[in-house]
Amino acid sequence: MIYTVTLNTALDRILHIKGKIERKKNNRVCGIQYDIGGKGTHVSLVLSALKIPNIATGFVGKNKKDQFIQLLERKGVNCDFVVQNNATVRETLVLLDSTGEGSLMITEPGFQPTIESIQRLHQKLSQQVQPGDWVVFAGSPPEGFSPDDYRELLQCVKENGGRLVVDTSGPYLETAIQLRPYLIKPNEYEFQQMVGRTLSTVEEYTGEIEQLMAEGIKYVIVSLGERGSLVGHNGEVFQVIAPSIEARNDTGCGDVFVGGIVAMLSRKADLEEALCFATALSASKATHTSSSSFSLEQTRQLEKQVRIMRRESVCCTLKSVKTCAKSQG
Ligand code: TA6
Repeated sequence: MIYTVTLNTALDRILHIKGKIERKKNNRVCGIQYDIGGKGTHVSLVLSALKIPNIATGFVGKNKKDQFIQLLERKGVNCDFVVQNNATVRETLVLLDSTGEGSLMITEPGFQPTIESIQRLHQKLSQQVQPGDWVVFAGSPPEGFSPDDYRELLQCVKENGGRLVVDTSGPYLETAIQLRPYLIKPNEYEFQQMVGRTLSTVEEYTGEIEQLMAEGIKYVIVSLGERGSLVGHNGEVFQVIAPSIEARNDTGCGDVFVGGIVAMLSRKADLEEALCFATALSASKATHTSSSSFSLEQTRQLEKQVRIMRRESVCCTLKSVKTCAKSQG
């Protein structure tokens, strides 16, 4: 079974703005969309779209729970959240204007989980996670949820023999690293923050990725937005070049990428196949204005444009360039 854990669930309100967004101006809304937010939930949406069994869990506020759960269940996601009374699902504002220069995201902090809610989630994972299950922790934990609280949940998964996938940032990512997760997927900014220095060349990233692999993390993935990703596995580092597309909303691309990787690896695909699919899926998401939509048909077409290069750590030249010629079955 695959579990996705979203500790700070969100409802995204996507505002389409007429013209270019400017300060000190009345920026007029010409359209509104609602979608799922929170990151782990996006992974579940990908898995369910591929008919891969999964359970979406984490914390959800009683207020707006129905709207939140409906959005997930309408797309076939099996939900098992800890519902907290006197709490409201936070809202994320995603502003899109006509420039196509990317979204502006404004996120509320979200409610603070009570000790009782944390214990209920811990109990859920402790009782349900079996050896070999995948457990994806994606998104930033809410205020008041400490790195120690985070560690306890991750430790519980490891003790049950679960495969830990972590997509988070700051002290939570540093906490996760100490537990040798199976797969991490920070973006370039989160990765640089974690290693504590600015990385400006692929060679510099490669060195840090190799270090983390040597410390026991099976998959070290650094997402680079529309430029693709750098991926370390089994001592090798790959540079993945994403297909060029006309992006309409970059929100959720990284989360959909994680969903694609987990979907493929959990079905025993080889890494390059998984990277081709996940990168194309993420590119497809970018062409949609919502936070979580993508097209599997468009993904199959985009896969053919994904390029994967294996980098040699010593001279860091491009040793093999592979395009994903075969489309995803
Ligand atoms: O990555 C996209 C997204 O999940 C949005 O849907 C929005 O909800 C935001 O990120 C939440 O990010 P956070 O790091 O606060 O969990």
